Amino acid sequence: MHIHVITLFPEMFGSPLGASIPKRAQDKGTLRIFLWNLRDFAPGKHRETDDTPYGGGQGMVMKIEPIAIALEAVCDSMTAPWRVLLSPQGRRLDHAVVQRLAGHEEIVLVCGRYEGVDARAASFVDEEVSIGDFVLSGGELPALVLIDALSRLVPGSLGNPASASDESFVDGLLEYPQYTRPEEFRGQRVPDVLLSGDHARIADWRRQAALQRTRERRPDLLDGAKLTEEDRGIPTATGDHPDPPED
Ligand code: 4GS
Repeated sequence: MHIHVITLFPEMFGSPLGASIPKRAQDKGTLRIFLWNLRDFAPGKHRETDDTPYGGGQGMVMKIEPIAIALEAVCDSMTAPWRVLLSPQGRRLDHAVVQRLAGHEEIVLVCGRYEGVDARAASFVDEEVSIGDFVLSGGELPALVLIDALSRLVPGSLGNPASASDESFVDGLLEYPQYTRPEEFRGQRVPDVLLSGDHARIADWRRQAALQRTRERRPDLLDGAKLTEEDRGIPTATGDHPDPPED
Protein backbone atom coordinates (compact mmCIF):
# COMPACT_ATOMS: atom_id res chain seq x y z
CA MET A 1 0.00 0.00 0.00
CA HIS A 2 1.24 3.46 -0.89
CA ILE A 3 -0.02 6.41 1.19
CA HIS A 4 0.73 9.92 -0.02
CA VAL A 5 0.21 12.85 2.36
CA ILE A 6 -0.22 16.44 1.20
CA THR A 7 0.48 18.73 4.14
CA LEU A 8 1.98 22.05 5.19
CA PHE A 9 3.76 20.21 8.04
CA PRO A 10 5.50 17.09 6.70
CA GLU A 11 7.81 17.19 9.74
CA MET A 12 4.88 16.14 11.96
CA PHE A 13 4.88 12.63 10.45
CA GLY A 14 8.41 11.36 11.09
CA SER A 15 8.29 10.36 14.73
CA PRO A 16 4.83 8.69 14.87
CA LEU A 17 5.51 6.67 11.72
CA GLY A 18 9.04 5.79 12.82
CA ALA A 19 7.94 3.50 15.65
CA SER A 20 5.95 0.35 16.31
CA ILE A 21 3.67 -1.19 13.68
CA PRO A 22 3.80 1.63 11.11
CA LYS A 23 7.60 1.35 11.19
CA ARG A 24 7.53 -2.43 10.83
CA ALA A 25 5.15 -2.23 7.88
CA GLN A 26 7.44 0.26 6.16
CA ASP A 27 10.57 -1.78 6.95
CA LYS A 28 8.90 -4.82 5.38
CA GLY A 29 8.08 -2.77 2.32
CA THR A 30 4.34 -3.53 2.47
CA LEU A 31 3.59 0.10 3.40
CA ARG A 32 5.22 3.15 1.85
CA ILE A 33 4.54 6.73 2.99
CA PHE A 34 5.23 9.69 0.69
CA LEU A 35 5.16 13.19 2.19
CA TRP A 36 4.44 16.19 -0.01
CA ASN A 37 4.74 19.80 1.16
CA LEU A 38 1.69 21.70 -0.06
CA ARG A 39 3.71 24.91 -0.21
CA ASP A 40 5.81 23.42 -3.02
CA PHE A 41 2.69 23.36 -5.21
CA ALA A 42 1.53 26.90 -4.44
CA PRO A 43 1.98 29.27 -7.37
CA GLY A 44 3.39 32.78 -7.09
CA LYS A 45 6.48 34.34 -5.54
CA HIS A 46 5.13 34.05 -2.00
CA ARG A 47 3.63 30.56 -2.39
CA GLU A 48 0.60 31.48 -0.29
CA THR A 49 -1.62 28.58 0.74
CA ASP A 50 -4.24 30.57 2.65
CA ASP A 51 -6.34 33.69 2.19
CA THR A 52 -9.12 35.63 3.89
CA PRO A 53 -12.67 34.23 3.70
CA TYR A 54 -15.17 35.60 1.20
CA GLY A 55 -18.05 37.09 3.15
CA GLY A 56 -15.76 38.04 6.00
CA GLY A 57 -15.18 36.33 9.30
CA GLN A 58 -12.41 35.12 11.55
CA GLY A 59 -9.19 33.50 10.43
CA MET A 60 -7.92 32.23 7.13
CA VAL A 61 -9.10 29.66 4.59
CA MET A 62 -6.91 27.26 2.63
CA LYS A 63 -6.79 28.17 -1.04
CA ILE A 64 -8.12 25.71 -3.57
CA GLU A 65 -5.46 26.16 -6.26
CA PRO A 66 -2.45 24.71 -4.38
CA ILE A 67 -4.57 21.75 -3.29
CA ALA A 68 -5.86 21.07 -6.81
CA ILE A 69 -2.36 21.39 -8.32
CA ALA A 70 -0.83 19.15 -5.63
CA LEU A 71 -3.50 16.46 -6.07
CA GLU A 72 -3.08 16.48 -9.86
CA ALA A 73 0.71 16.28 -9.61
CA VAL A 74 0.78 13.59 -6.92
CA CYS A 75 -1.88 11.44 -8.64
CA ASP A 76 -0.48 11.92 -12.13
CA SER A 77 1.39 8.61 -12.33
CA MET A 78 -1.21 6.54 -10.44
CA THR A 79 -3.72 4.15 -11.96
CA ALA A 80 -6.41 4.24 -9.24
CA PRO A 81 -5.67 6.83 -6.54
CA TRP A 82 -8.19 7.18 -3.70
CA ARG A 83 -8.14 10.79 -2.49
CA VAL A 84 -9.24 11.58 1.06
CA LEU A 85 -9.61 14.98 2.70
CA LEU A 86 -9.41 14.91 6.49
CA SER A 87 -12.05 17.29 7.80
CA PRO A 88 -14.67 17.54 10.55
CA GLN A 89 -17.32 17.64 7.79
CA GLY A 90 -16.36 14.15 6.65
CA ARG A 91 -17.75 10.73 7.36
CA ARG A 92 -16.78 9.58 10.85
CA LEU A 93 -13.86 7.18 10.84
CA ASP A 94 -14.56 3.72 12.23
CA HIS A 95 -13.19 0.22 11.71
CA ALA A 96 -15.45 -0.40 8.70
CA VAL A 97 -14.10 2.73 6.99
CA VAL A 98 -10.52 1.69 7.76
CA GLN A 99 -11.19 -1.76 6.27
CA ARG A 100 -12.72 -0.26 3.16
CA LEU A 101 -9.80 2.15 2.70
CA ALA A 102 -7.36 -0.73 3.21
CA GLY A 103 -8.70 -2.15 -0.05
CA HIS A 104 -7.01 0.68 -1.97
CA GLU A 105 -3.41 0.30 -3.10
CA GLU A 106 -2.82 4.04 -3.53
CA ILE A 107 -4.29 6.49 -1.03
CA VAL A 108 -3.73 10.25 -1.09
CA LEU A 109 -4.48 12.17 2.11
CA VAL A 110 -5.00 15.94 2.17
CA CYS A 111 -4.49 17.70 5.51
CA GLY A 112 -6.30 20.97 6.12
CA ARG A 113 -5.01 23.81 8.29
CA TYR A 114 -6.29 27.21 9.39
CA GLU A 115 -10.03 27.67 9.90
CA GLY A 116 -10.85 25.36 7.02
CA VAL A 117 -10.45 24.54 3.35
CA ASP A 118 -12.15 26.19 0.37
CA ALA A 119 -15.37 24.19 -0.12
CA ARG A 120 -14.44 23.48 -3.75
CA ALA A 121 -11.75 21.07 -2.48
CA ALA A 122 -14.55 18.51 -2.07
CA SER A 123 -14.79 18.15 -5.86
CA PHE A 124 -11.08 17.23 -6.08
CA VAL A 125 -11.20 14.30 -3.63
CA ASP A 126 -13.14 11.02 -3.50
CA GLU A 127 -14.34 11.42 0.07
CA GLU A 128 -13.98 13.40 3.29
CA VAL A 129 -13.21 11.62 6.56
CA SER A 130 -13.40 12.96 10.12
CA ILE A 131 -11.82 11.32 13.16
CA GLY A 132 -14.40 12.76 15.53
CA ASP A 133 -16.58 15.67 16.54
CA PHE A 134 -13.93 18.03 17.82
CA VAL A 135 -11.81 20.72 16.24
CA LEU A 136 -8.08 20.21 15.80
CA SER A 137 -5.55 22.71 14.50
CA GLY A 138 -4.86 20.65 11.40
CA GLY A 139 -5.60 17.45 9.51
CA GLU A 140 -2.14 16.01 10.20
CA LEU A 141 -3.07 14.16 13.40
CA PRO A 142 -6.23 12.73 11.77
CA ALA A 143 -4.07 11.57 8.83
CA LEU A 144 -1.67 9.91 11.28
CA VAL A 145 -4.57 8.22 13.06
CA LEU A 146 -5.79 6.85 9.75
CA ILE A 147 -2.31 5.74 8.62
CA ASP A 148 -1.71 3.98 11.95
CA ALA A 149 -5.02 2.12 11.70
CA LEU A 150 -4.35 1.21 8.06
CA SER A 151 -0.82 -0.01 8.82
CA ARG A 152 -2.28 -2.69 11.12
CA LEU A 153 -4.34 -4.10 8.26
CA VAL A 154 -1.50 -4.26 5.74
CA PRO A 155 -0.61 -7.97 5.43
CA GLY A 156 2.60 -8.82 7.27
CA SER A 157 2.71 -5.71 9.46
CA LEU A 158 1.60 -7.39 12.68
CA GLY A 159 3.88 -9.76 14.58
CA ASN A 160 0.85 -11.96 15.18
CA PRO A 161 -1.69 -11.64 12.34
CA ALA A 162 -4.45 -12.93 14.65
CA SER A 163 -4.20 -9.64 16.58
CA ALA A 164 -5.95 -7.83 13.72
CA SER A 165 -9.06 -10.00 14.06
CA ASP A 166 -9.11 -10.19 17.85
CA GLU A 167 -9.63 -6.61 18.95
CA SER A 168 -12.31 -4.07 19.69
CA PHE A 169 -14.71 -3.27 16.82
CA VAL A 170 -13.48 -6.03 14.52
CA ASP A 171 -16.59 -8.12 15.21
CA GLY A 172 -18.58 -5.01 16.07
CA LEU A 173 -18.07 -5.27 19.83
CA LEU A 174 -15.72 -3.78 22.39
CA GLU A 175 -12.82 -5.98 23.33
CA TYR A 176 -13.07 -8.34 26.29
CA PRO A 177 -11.09 -7.41 29.45
CA GLN A 178 -7.43 -8.40 29.32
CA TYR A 179 -5.14 -9.31 32.21
CA THR A 180 -1.50 -10.17 32.71
CA ARG A 181 0.58 -10.98 35.79
CA PRO A 182 0.26 -10.74 38.75
CA GLU A 183 -2.79 -12.91 39.56
CA GLU A 184 -3.75 -10.46 42.30
CA PHE A 185 -2.96 -6.76 42.55
CA ARG A 186 -4.11 -4.68 45.54
CA GLY A 187 -7.07 -6.91 46.16
CA GLN A 188 -8.16 -7.32 42.54
CA ARG A 189 -7.94 -10.89 41.27
CA VAL A 190 -7.76 -12.07 37.70
CA PRO A 191 -10.98 -14.04 36.92
CA ASP A 192 -10.36 -17.72 37.74
CA VAL A 193 -11.53 -18.95 34.35
CA LEU A 194 -8.56 -17.23 32.68
CA LEU A 195 -6.18 -19.31 34.83
CA SER A 196 -8.07 -22.56 34.18
CA GLY A 197 -6.43 -23.56 30.91
CA ASP A 198 -9.90 -24.54 29.59
CA HIS A 199 -9.81 -22.82 26.21
CA ALA A 200 -13.47 -23.41 25.37
CA ARG A 201 -14.61 -21.89 28.66
CA ILE A 202 -12.19 -19.00 28.24
CA ALA A 203 -13.52 -18.26 24.75
CA ASP A 204 -17.08 -18.39 26.07
CA TRP A 205 -16.27 -16.09 28.99
CA ARG A 206 -14.54 -13.61 26.70
CA ARG A 207 -17.48 -13.51 24.31
CA GLN A 208 -19.90 -12.83 27.16
CA ALA A 209 -17.59 -10.25 28.70
CA ALA A 210 -17.30 -8.44 25.37
CA LEU A 211 -21.08 -8.46 24.98
CA GLN A 212 -21.61 -7.22 28.51
CA ARG A 213 -19.07 -4.42 28.18
CA THR A 214 -20.54 -3.34 24.88
CA ARG A 215 -24.09 -3.34 26.28
CA GLU A 216 -22.99 -1.23 29.25
CA ARG A 217 -20.67 1.23 27.56
CA ARG A 218 -21.57 1.32 23.87
CA PRO A 219 -25.09 -0.04 23.33
CA ASP A 220 -25.11 1.78 19.98
CA LEU A 221 -22.61 -0.79 18.67
CA LEU A 222 -24.97 -3.73 19.29
CA ASP A 223 -27.21 -2.70 16.38
CA GLY A 224 -24.40 -3.28 13.91
CA ALA A 225 -22.80 -6.31 15.60
CA LYS A 226 -23.18 -9.85 14.34
CA LEU A 227 -24.90 -11.61 17.26
CA THR A 228 -26.00 -15.23 17.65
CA GLU A 229 -29.17 -16.29 19.47
CA GLU A 230 -26.95 -17.33 22.37
CA ASP A 231 -25.33 -13.87 22.40
CA ARG A 232 -28.74 -12.22 22.58
CA GLY A 233 -29.77 -14.38 25.54
CA ILE A 234 -27.09 -12.98 27.85
CA PRO A 235 -28.89 -11.21 30.70
CA THR A 236 -28.26 -7.52 31.39
CA ALA A 237 -25.14 -7.20 33.48
CA THR A 238 -24.32 -5.06 36.45
CA GLY A 239 -20.51 -5.08 36.59
CA ASP A 240 -17.70 -4.91 34.10
CA HIS A 241 -16.47 -8.43 34.73
CA PRO A 242 -19.18 -11.03 34.28
CA ASP A 243 -19.12 -14.28 36.17
CA PRO A 244 -18.02 -17.26 34.13
CA PRO A 245 -21.00 -19.16 32.61
CA GLU A 246 -20.77 -21.83 35.33
CA ASP A 247 -18.12 -23.73 37.26
C1 4GS B 1 -10.48 17.16 11.80
C2 4GS B 1 -11.19 16.20 12.51
C3 4GS B 1 -10.23 18.56 12.21
C4 4GS B 1 -10.56 21.60 11.33
C5 4GS B 1 -8.24 21.15 10.55
C6 4GS B 1 -10.23 23.06 11.42
C7 4GS B 1 -7.99 22.65 10.69
C8 4GS B 1 -9.33 20.75 11.51
N1 4GS B 1 -10.08 16.60 10.69
N2 4GS B 1 -11.19 15.11 11.79
N3 4GS B 1 -9.20 23.40 10.46
N4 4GS B 1 -11.82 16.35 13.70
N5 4GS B 1 -9.64 19.35 11.27
O1 4GS B 1 -10.54 18.95 13.31
O2 4GS B 1 -10.50 15.34 10.68
